[in-house]
Amino acid sequence: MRTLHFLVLMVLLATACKEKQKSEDQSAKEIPEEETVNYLEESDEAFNERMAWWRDARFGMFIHWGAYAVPAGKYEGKKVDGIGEWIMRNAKIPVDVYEQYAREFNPTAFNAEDWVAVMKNAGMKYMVITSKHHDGFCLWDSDVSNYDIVDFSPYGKDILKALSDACKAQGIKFGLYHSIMDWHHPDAHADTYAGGEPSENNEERFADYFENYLKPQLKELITAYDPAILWFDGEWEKEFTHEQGLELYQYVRSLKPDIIINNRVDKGRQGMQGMNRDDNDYAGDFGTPEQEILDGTSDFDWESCMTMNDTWGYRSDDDNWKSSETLIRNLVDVAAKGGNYLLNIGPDAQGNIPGPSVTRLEDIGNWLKVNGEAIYGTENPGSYKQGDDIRFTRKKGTPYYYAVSFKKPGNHIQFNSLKPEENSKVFLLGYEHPLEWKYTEGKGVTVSIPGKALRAVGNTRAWTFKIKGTEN
Ligand code: FHN
Repeated sequence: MRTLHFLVLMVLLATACKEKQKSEDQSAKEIPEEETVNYLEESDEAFNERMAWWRDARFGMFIHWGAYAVPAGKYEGKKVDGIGEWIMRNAKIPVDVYEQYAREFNPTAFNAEDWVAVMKNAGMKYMVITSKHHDGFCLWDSDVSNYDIVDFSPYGKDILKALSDACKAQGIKFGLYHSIMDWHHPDAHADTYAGGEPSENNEERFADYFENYLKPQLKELITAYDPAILWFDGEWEKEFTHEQGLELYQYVRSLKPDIIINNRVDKGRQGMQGMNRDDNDYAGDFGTPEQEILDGTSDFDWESCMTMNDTWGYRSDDDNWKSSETLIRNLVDVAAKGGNYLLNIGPDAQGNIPGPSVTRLEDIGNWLKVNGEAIYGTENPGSYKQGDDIRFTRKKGTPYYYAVSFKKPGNHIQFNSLKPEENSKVFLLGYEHPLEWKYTEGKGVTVSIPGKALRAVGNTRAWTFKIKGTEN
């Protein structure tokens, strides 16, 4: 009898548990939270909150790294014109031949902690690395492909894991560049890139690649590495549509609602100028001028990405380096116009950051250690420039203005648009004593600079004045 009671009790309990599970399953199905949120219709307040850290950061590192670092600009013993990461396309290298570079890619000198220390020391606040460039080779252990650093290359270790961990440890935001275009995947018509005949049904096949390869890879990346930014590229791929762009934006935000996504997730970008056309509602949180800086300010957030020499991916023969002065000037110009600066490195196949890049990053970092308050957390004041050699920023929500002169000043400097607060002090950053100043209606402020102030600042690349006040 006792046994019978026990059995009846067990059956009742099991039924109740099943019912509970079923009703939980049903309610889980009824409210698929991700699907109900339309991330394309975000309030201004929510958008501003999501973008806040990125806007304050101002300066980040772009990293183009992959199998193209192996040929380093040469194919069959000859130089191939163009940027290093485009060698597969430019030299029309067949997929199976190009794959040999991935087979050789063994960056034993790579050290994630050292790389992140270099960016941190340069004053960079975030990084964006190529999880996959157009050549299709992946820098993490992808589940939907074995064309990746772990399965295909002798190196066999997950580069994104090492970098995302190092970023977390050192307080740098981690971002990923991911190419929509894919010269390796057969359904992204890889065949045509090496000069072959175009295949049939490209749209259908691309849609299949989009659904069953691109999206699963993004899910892997977001789940495993928790990136703060997804930086798409290769969106001009013919088969990729505006509708797919909107879907991709929704999809990525549904996986990580506070992620920041560039405008190359969709089809709105106007070439290298990088900002969106206004003929449609394009997805994306910021514009992406490439190798150029906007002429002025913009209501749409933007980030100018740029190389230090002429290539993104490593080329052993590219020594056309921009000077540290130019790079600092660019950073200040971008910040004054309210943008971000994403400065690229192209490490070599062993995992070394090229020496000239390291030197320039050190120079920028040294400048930022003294002058960084004029860059981080600033906004463009109404008037952001005076001629070619002076730029203005203002610390967000405060009356503190910064005037940065790219030319070494003499014993006076005049800022036409600024009026210091009465009895306030004007400083030259790097010199601890206040400077004398005089305000004249219609002319702005004239600041006196004693020789000892310039000597104290020393051999800098740009001179920053801090002024509490208003604009004329
Ligand atoms: O084709 C790429 C190029 O290789 C590089 O990645 C740059 C970086 O912004 N974007 C593309 C061209 O717009």
